[in-house]
Amino acid sequence: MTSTDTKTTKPEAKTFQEKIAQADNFLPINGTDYIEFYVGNAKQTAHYYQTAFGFQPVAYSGPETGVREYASYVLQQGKIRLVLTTALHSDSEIAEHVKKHGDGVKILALWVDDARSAFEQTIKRGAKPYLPPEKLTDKEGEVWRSGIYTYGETVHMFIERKNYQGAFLPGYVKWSPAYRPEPVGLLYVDHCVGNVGWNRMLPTVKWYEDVMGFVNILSFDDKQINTEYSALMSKVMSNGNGYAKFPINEPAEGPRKSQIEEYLEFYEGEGVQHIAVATHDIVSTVRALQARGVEFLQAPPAAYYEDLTARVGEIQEDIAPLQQLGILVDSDEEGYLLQIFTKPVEDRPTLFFEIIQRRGAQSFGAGNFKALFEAIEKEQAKRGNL
Ligand code: TYF
Ligand code: FE
Repeated sequence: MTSTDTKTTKPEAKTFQEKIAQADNFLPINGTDYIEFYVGNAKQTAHYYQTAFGFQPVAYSGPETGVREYASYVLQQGKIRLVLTTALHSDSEIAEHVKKHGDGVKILALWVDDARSAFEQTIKRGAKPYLPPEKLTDKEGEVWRSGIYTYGETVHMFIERKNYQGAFLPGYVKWSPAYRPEPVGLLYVDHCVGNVGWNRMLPTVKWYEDVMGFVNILSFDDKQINTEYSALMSKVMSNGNGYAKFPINEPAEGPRKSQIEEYLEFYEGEGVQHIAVATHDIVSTVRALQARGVEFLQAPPAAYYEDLTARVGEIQEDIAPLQQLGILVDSDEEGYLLQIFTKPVEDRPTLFFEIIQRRGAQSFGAGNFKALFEAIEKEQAKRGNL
């Protein structure tokens, strides 16, 4: 914890469970419902996430279903649901979003017990509305949804499913193409990270505390995260059951341009930096992703793996395949975790994915920051953005 913390958890709260137990539970969240991307070409983006990441087709909405403004493809793997949406005309909020930000995450949707109360409570606590509560129905049942803005133009949608039996939401039809590359073992969304602008960390942390009832469970300042070039601060916000975890990054002054500044410049504002997805077998998941053309950051130097056991203790995995794939390992009081990061998944250096396997540890890999940020900076240098 650092001196810049606002209302952090009480000092006696040591473990993840003790920290999140101090959250305010006026807004029960059962997990991530879906993540919606606004993209230039949803048909091709859907093909990429099917082919490269092994997501399975679920639902579709577009001209064939009577929608004139946009087309949306819904994909799923484990509990992770992606919605890929594109505009059909230039005169569209979706097209404007893509023009400004490039392809990116518009909506982090949360599965809640009560979407009307979630909206009412968060608006009362200062949220900016995106969508007032509305009821969606079809012959498969009923869903309530509402939405508020978080950082930048990003939105938290609240989704309340009343025994809904349809493919996704009313308005979508089941989508079952024959093309179905195998899943790669992705299970659920572990966390979604947002990048915010200079001096925007504290207000954003306070927003998650005051508006959402979240708690700040971890903090890293620029002294801890400072490689040769990159500097940033990071604070992890969690809800009361740990099913919604949103770390926030802010750039910090350093000798050269922070990776967070590079993001803010190319996204033209604040937004989602990475989505961490969990697996039970990171070696097989990463092998499959690599074989399908997903590009990962360069592995750290050999010394990283030579020092691994001394740093994190004995682990169940063989070190050779971890080194071959460039998988990083870190530990905390509760166990260890394995993680690896893709390169950005679009031409602008903005959104990337993290693949994570937790073996007890509930932290975020602080022991890997140096190795990770040096690998990110190598990519930054190739792009000429240092
Ligand atoms: O989510 C996290 O905190 C880790 C580490 O720019 C991290 O995945 C932090 C900042 C960053 C990239 C990764
Ligand atoms: Fe992460």
